[in-house]
Amino acid sequence: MSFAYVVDPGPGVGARPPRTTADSDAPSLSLNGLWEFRLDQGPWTELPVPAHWQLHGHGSPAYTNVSYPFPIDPPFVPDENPTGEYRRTFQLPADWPVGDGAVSVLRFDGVDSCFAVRLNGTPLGHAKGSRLAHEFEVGALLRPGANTVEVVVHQWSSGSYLEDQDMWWLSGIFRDVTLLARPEPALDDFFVHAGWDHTTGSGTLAIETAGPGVPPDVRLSVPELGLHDVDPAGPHLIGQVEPWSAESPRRYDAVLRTDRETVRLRIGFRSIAVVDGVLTVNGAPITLRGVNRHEWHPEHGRALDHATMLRDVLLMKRHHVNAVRTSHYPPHPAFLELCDEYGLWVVDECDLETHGFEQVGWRRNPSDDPRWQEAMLDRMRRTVERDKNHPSVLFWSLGNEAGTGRNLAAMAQWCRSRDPERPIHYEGDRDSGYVDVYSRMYANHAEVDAIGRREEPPTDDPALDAHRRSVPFVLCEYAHAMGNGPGGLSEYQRLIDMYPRVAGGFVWEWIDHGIARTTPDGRRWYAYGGDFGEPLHDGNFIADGLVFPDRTPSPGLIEFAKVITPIRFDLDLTLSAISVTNRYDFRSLDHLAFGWSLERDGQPVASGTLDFPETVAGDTSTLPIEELLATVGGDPADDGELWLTVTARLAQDQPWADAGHEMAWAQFPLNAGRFPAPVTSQASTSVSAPVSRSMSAPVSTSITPMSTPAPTWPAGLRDAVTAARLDVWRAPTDNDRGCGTRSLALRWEQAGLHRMGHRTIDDSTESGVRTVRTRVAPAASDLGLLATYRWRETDGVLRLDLAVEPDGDPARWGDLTLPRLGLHLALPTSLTQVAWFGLGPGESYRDSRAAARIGRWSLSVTELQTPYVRPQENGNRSAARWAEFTDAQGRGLRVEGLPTFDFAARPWSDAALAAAPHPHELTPDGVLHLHLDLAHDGLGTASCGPGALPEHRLRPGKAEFSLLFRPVVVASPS
Ligand code: IPT
Repeated sequence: MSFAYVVDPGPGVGARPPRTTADSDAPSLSLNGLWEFRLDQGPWTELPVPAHWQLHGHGSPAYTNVSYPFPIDPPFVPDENPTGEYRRTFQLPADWPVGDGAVSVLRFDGVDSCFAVRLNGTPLGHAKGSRLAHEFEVGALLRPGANTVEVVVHQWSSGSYLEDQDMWWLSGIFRDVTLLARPEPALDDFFVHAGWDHTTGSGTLAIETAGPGVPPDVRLSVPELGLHDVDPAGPHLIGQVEPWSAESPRRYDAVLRTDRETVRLRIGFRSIAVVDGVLTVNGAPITLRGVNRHEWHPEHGRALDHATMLRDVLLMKRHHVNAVRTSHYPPHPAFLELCDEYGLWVVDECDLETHGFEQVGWRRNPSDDPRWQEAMLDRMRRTVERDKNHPSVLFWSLGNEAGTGRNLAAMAQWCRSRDPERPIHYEGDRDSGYVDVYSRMYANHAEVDAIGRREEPPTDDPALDAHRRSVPFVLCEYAHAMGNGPGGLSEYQRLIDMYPRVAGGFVWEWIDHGIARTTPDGRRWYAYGGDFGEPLHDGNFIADGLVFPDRTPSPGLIEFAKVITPIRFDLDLTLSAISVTNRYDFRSLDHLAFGWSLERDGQPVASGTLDFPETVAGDTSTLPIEELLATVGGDPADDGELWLTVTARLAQDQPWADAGHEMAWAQFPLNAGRFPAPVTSQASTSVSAPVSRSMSAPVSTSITPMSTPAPTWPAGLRDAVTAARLDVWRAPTDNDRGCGTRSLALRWEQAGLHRMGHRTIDDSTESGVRTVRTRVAPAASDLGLLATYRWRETDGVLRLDLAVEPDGDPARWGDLTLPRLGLHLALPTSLTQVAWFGLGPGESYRDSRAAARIGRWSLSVTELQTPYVRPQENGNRSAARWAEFTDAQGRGLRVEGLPTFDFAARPWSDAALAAAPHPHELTPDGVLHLHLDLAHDGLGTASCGPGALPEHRLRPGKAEFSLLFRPVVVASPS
């Protein structure tokens, strides 16, 4: 078969001009369901529509990020081009308009990557632009009774060069197919302009309905606004209206009517403006707390059902996400309807990326080749025309990583003339010449800080430089959420909150695109690049989201939610006052109920409510809490750790969460001075606060005896404790593995940190203290650490003081960091339960622990593990004051920090954790591996972006670490 159109760089032939999505009462017939299908002229079988054929046993998925999985030979594609034939016969409803002059269209909402259609044997045309809608006129061809649609879909086409979007290569009819009757004349297209004047509170409404084929008699009604059968063109000045925003997504029901057709729409009034380089909506600066969202379902790929789309929106709203960049293509139209309904700012991105040309120095990049101009303009038009009536759409984005060139400039120009009301975004235009937003991806904190201060270095062209400085800044991608991380979110948020020019950012990315698989014995796991035998692939770079493939929030999402919550608390102990700051852009805090609770050593003492006065956006309200403090805190004789927790919960149900949903919390130590280092989650919120704990102060050597009689150590357990060894390595995280050749993980490995050996220098006991001096070092290296263990037992309690220092000149370590500094213990696996007092309940690391709170927590060893799609360091609990590791009978080991320690407990070694490609390939090795750490290296986001900030780095240096160990015995019943 020869299909010349497949490699034609043009967008296709035969499709009608793009138009808005519309809820019309004209007849429609869904053609979703089972179709006949065959791949590459194999036997006919059945395939659901919408779906990807690779996820139904035909061919297999393949993942590459930047690399094209075919030679860069534009516009050509390999002869080996999987081609699917689809066929379906449907019955035309008896009342469907047919015959002379009757117009019907066959609509495809998404076909990957190129297709040709026939109805009843007559070709209708062909199209490219996988995530764009295409409609073909079929009126004259429809006949009463049975009709047959045939579609040929090609996996590769010239369009594939424009769709290199860092996702699985998956083909087929993956969005809806619908037959739509169009009355004659039809209300095919309209463009709602609904502005809001923040100085008067009034709205303006004008709906363009002009265009070929639009009937002259269109009438508009918006009953709630007193508009009845008026001319939609207006403009109508409307007294008082409530504006639309992501925080209060108010819409007004409207109807556009002709004699032949009624279209229902919901209008949101809002005005976007850039004022002095600051992004404003409805007169107020807004902050984008965003995520990049690819469409993904672990079983259905990019064929998303409505429930999944709703789930994404609800999850986002519940975690304070207020913005979505639809990376890197327009989403299913229903998703935008959900964004309008629930309230999310949207950067609607055109279906475009040509990133793979970067690998050949951008030679022959379609973005600057006139032969591709029509295809690129077509993509832009189809994006804007389809989605222009969504109040949620804030910016148009030309695409992602497509280099620079005339075609992008032409897209921007068309876009600006069609919709002057929305700013245009494109990150790849580094000088922002044809866009209205200055956008960067993965800029480090220092760069964002410089941009915030408007002090970034000038670019070559003074005019362009001046333009760039006049537009708002966004991080269209930052905080690469791959594996364990991202680290450094608090510090980014501080910059975003501090600088008006910085409108916010979008974390990369929302979801891990893992493909669900099941082991023969029924265990579920998620595949990534290479798991389908692809000759060229980018491994687990596809698993870099804030939610796991099954949409379980990852620790990264919990952290992000805490960092971006628009409600902040502060406690001023000298004034005995607590304050709440409203960081919403528009709404007051009257939808919240505030409460407090006090815990002593993690045990509840008292609780109550806080009645803050009404607090409008941007304001702070303060409440005196002398009484509260007088009754519960401040007693100098109190020998417990007193923590005040303040919460904000939804006072009423919201469309996206029930009353009671926790919106914000903060914790404050009330007697901090009495405790050596009550490490709080807030410790990481300041860029400058040094939180390095590698040089902890010496601690007193006394052991407080327990009031109960001295416990007896089970022999095995005591030996396991005293066999504790210094450990400095961790199973590298994706961020440790980085994306270059100088990754931390590689440098740790080259230094031999994963294969340290131990040499005892001496082992002596004096006045009850056993001192073991060791040198810890890898083969073939002269780098080493001196570790001195001092053990003393008093009344059955073992105390360890560990001192570590680099052997020889510390400069020999250069700028190498240590993955961790702590102890490894091998304990019996009968210890399956863990209870602790410290930060929890989730995992935390020094640059990702805003979301961890001080309390008493209890989890099983299994529950301590975080199942990253590719196994890696995980499950660390920070700042434990004590932790107990116990068996089913409640017996085991208690560890106490002097003052605190981090821990992780897992049934496999770090070496096994690092080696396993997927979680289901990890097998318990018969030992409970307990890590007790003084510190970890930060997480950073070097899998794509900057590493950990200097203050979160763990450098080899002198360190001291003290712990107490006691057996936990079960009191015999008396
Ligand atoms: C950036 C891409 O825009 C995005 O699609 C994704 O691939 C991300 O990286 C990494 O996961 S481009 C990057 C090479 C700067």
